[in-house]
Amino acid sequence: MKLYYDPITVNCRKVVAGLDLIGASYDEERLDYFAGDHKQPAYTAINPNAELPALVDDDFVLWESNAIMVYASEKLGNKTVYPDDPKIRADITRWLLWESSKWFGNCYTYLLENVVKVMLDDAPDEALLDDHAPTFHAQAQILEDALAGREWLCDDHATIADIAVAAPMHLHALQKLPLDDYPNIRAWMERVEALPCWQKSDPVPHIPPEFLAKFA
Ligand SMILES: N[C@@H](CCC(=O)N[C@@H](CS)C(=O)NCC(=O)O)C(=O)O
Repeated sequence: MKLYYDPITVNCRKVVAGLDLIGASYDEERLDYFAGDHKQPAYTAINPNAELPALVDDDFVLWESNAIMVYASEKLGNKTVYPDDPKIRADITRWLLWESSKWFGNCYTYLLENVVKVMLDDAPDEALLDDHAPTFHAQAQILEDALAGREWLCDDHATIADIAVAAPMHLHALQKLPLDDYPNIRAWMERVEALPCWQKSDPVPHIPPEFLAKFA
């Protein structure tokens, strides 16, 4: 399998951490997101969405980060991080879909305003963030309630659902995600952040120093 990715992006970090949790090995093709490599024909021939990441396994081309984690889990037969109990698997599917359809875009607003814009010497749009806050809080409360009384989202240990849902929050301090009212999310995120796969996929060492300096 070959993974096309840039380790600094949310969905690439998700897949790098996820493949590690799954125990999948793969070849790497690094692209430069900020240079726009993902918009070049050589890559859009693989992923016509011009989005990272993508996985190629012989003649099988797969894009969508959550699909990549499901495929790798199935291929390796890892039933710990992707259990085959129907209810747990459906619960994982639910959170993968929720992350992709709601949570990613929700948290991405903070990433764009408070991280990407700052890196590019632009100012966060505080009015936009204020307008967006009710959407964030409505969805964060759903995650907060789901984590009540449990350590992990879908099982008694980390599954690919935890990696998927944590990924959009991966730079939560820099993103300035308003997490004060969500103790369950904060405690769960600390557990995710203690996972070796999460620590090894830290995007910060891959961020150019001139961008990081903007947050000093
Ligand atoms: N649903 C897709 C989303 C992929 C996505 O949006 N990737 C971002 C990086 S995290 C990207 O490449 N965006 C293209 C761009 O910003 O031009 C997935 O989960 O793979």
